[in-house]
Amino acid sequence: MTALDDRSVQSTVTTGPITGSEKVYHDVHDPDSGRTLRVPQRRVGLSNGSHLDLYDTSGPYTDTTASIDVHTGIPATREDWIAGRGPVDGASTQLAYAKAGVTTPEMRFIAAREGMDPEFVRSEVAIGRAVIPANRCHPESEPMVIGKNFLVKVNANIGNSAVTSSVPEEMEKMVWATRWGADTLMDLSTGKRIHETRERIIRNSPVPVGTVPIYQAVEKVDGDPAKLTWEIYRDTVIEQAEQGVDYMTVHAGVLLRYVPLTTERVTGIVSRGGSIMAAWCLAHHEESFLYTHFEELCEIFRDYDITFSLGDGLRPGSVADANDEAQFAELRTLGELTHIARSHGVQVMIEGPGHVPLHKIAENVRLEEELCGEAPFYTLGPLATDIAPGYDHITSAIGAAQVAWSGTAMLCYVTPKEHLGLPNRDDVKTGVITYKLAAHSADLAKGHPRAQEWDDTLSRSRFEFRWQDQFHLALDPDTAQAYHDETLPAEGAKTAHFCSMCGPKFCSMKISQDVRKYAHDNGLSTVAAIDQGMREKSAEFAEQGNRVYLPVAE
Ligand code: IRN
Ligand code: FE2
Repeated sequence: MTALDDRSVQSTVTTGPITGSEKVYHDVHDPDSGRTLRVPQRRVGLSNGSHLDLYDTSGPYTDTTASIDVHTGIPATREDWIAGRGPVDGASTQLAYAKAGVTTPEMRFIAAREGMDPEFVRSEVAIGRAVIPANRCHPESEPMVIGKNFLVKVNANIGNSAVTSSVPEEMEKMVWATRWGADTLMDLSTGKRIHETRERIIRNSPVPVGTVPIYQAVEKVDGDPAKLTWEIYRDTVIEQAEQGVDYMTVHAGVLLRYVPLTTERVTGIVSRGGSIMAAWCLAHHEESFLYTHFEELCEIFRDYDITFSLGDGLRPGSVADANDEAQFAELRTLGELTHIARSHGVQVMIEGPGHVPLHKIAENVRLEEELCGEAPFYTLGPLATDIAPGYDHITSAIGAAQVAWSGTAMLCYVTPKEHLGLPNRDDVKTGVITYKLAAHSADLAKGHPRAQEWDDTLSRSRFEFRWQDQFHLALDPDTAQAYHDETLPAEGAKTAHFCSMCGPKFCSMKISQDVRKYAHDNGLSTVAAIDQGMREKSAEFAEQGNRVYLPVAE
């Protein structure tokens, strides 16, 4: 661990509960080890005396009883789970355990978080349809699962660049992203202090952390891809593995013969990692070392239980290039590599596009599942159109909702700064919230048992004008309340039966409630009440001579 004497780090980290929520823990008994697992939840207390417990990714930062020292890191909860077990079939990975019929504490923890049966978690991991990114050197992370039969997850990219940002800023982005619901983080730092930034993030992150090791490897050779070697890359992977990186993007499907397929594209190769590997292949006129050394990489990944995130180095960077031969040729190679990795007991997910118009999205998921043995799909958006720089969190969330509904397991967020600059703290929050919307919309459509309950609880509070409950149940309570209070700040407005959108006379919810009251007072069902009300009105209309325009009374 690297000692950093940057005291400002501590003070920049946000702590405290989300407005209207408290952190609670559900104790889950693990019959195999006899341990009690403490599963965190965000509990929203409601004014009618009930509460709703929600999935919670925020770690100790929202726990008022936790003492946090970012210099030593958050508690290493998984440490003795890891120490207490050995390999099965030569591997100590979640995949190897699952295949051998072992239900790990991680699987039980996940089952409690998701409201699923532990045996179901195990069986999904065993067939590779779900992954649990959990490096044995990252005992601080709270176990989570990525798979199409679980809640759709959201990844937030953070990390500095050569031009901007510092360790404290990246730390705060980490805390901020997980506070608003990021399920995993990727540290994409390329600037100075890459190692230190990553160390600080991993020791303090309650969620799995991913990286793209080729970025740091290329820094080591002064930014010149042609100077890269397998050995430099391998050593970088080991350096990051030792720090506890849980999953790594590896662009091993960018083969020499695929590079010419991109020459006619509107936007060529847009993946950073993909372009580095394409440049290397062309400079050496050799097959990619990621491909030729893939089995050695598998052995390293197996030893730490790092999950492959097989990169989409040839993903489309414009809607014009979506679903072309370059993209799908690479996907076929990723399918081949998936089977190799699994044979080493290593978990795999597959990265996907990019920029794809709505009508071409479903095909991406179908092909990925077919070619890659149903490995979890992890997509970047996709952006459904290219015309809105400045709003690409939205153009991409439109695609993300669709791709998630079709079966994508994790969505890589896009912030409003996409294509324009490095996101700041506010952009990170906007990106995460926007992606939670896409993910949750898919959860609802897919019928996840916990998803509908959240909507129904919020809808009831809205209908009953329990404004505080409505704010507190929101993904972002602070913004909901601030918007409401902009026009009706008075305390009395928090119980008022209207808001400033329609005013007191035209509130549809108020009118609906009046209809119900009329029905109740007249001993009618709501339908019958509307019917009776209609008949009364139509009799009045007939009495007045069936005229739409009545003469002005004299
Ligand atoms: C996700 C799906 N497709 C790409 N991603 C993410 O993009 C990936 O996880 C990583 O965060 C980033 C890698 O970008 P390049 O190097 O492919 O541009
Ligand atoms: Fe793009």
